[in-house]
Amino acid sequence: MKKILITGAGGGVGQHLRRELAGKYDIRISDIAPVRKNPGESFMKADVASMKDMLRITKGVDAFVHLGGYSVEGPWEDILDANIVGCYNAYEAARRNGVKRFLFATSNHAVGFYRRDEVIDHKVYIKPDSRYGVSKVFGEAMGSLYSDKYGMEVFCMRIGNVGTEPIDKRRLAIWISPRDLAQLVSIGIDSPKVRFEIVYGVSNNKRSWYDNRNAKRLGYKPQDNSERFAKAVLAREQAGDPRAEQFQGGAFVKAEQIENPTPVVQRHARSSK
Ligand code: 15L
Repeated sequence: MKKILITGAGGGVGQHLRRELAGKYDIRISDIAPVRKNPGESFMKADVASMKDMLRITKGVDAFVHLGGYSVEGPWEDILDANIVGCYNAYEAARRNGVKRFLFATSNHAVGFYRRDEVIDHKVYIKPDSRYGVSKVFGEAMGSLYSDKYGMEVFCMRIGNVGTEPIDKRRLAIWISPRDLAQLVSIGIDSPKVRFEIVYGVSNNKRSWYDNRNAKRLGYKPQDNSERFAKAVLAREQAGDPRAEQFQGGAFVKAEQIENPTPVVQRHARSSK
């Protein structure tokens, strides 16, 4: 059984993923604050901003699923600490400890300034919609460098929004169910074809604005489609900001506050900060 490390394991995405992957891998979880373990998991507390911590937790793992970091728009100092320094530490610690496979949770916000009437693939030029989006682009660039320079196999998932159901109109396009996310992550861990890849972490949504052929090439066959929730979601949708409505990134294109611009409260890695 492969040993995998999941950082940011206590966050919303981490919790869904760990439940879905239980029994499939030997899972080491990590977060900045203590996390309740599922059966079979081991826990190591670590701050992504500390190289010492990252060197300690990346020892002896086959694959590293890096979810840890600041997960929404925020002040530059926090983004710098968690997502720039933290992301560098994650890749570099993995390299020094010989971790072959690195899965990076990037985000739709790396390309959030594309318009909603555009279909984009994994090769489009980056268009981050926030400092947070810029930090995700940094993580993708680190992956490209570590793949080309050191032969690390890197799988960057531009995740939409993970949940048991889509929560608003924008999320009808970018929603990913927990089981589809788990399938994508398993491909990232196990596919022999992975070199440096960018894929979209979305279900098979009818309203998707992504051409996800790179994920399909690697074997991704999403089982869920947000359309079955569309009627209910649209019935409760309120008129949004006209500028935000134009762009794929939604409220992130104009967010200048530190709160999560998503309407639901989600717990994220480093949320204990
Ligand atoms: C993200 O990247 C965030 O981590 C998550 O909290 C959501 O806001 C999501 O994007 C989204 O766009 O819905």
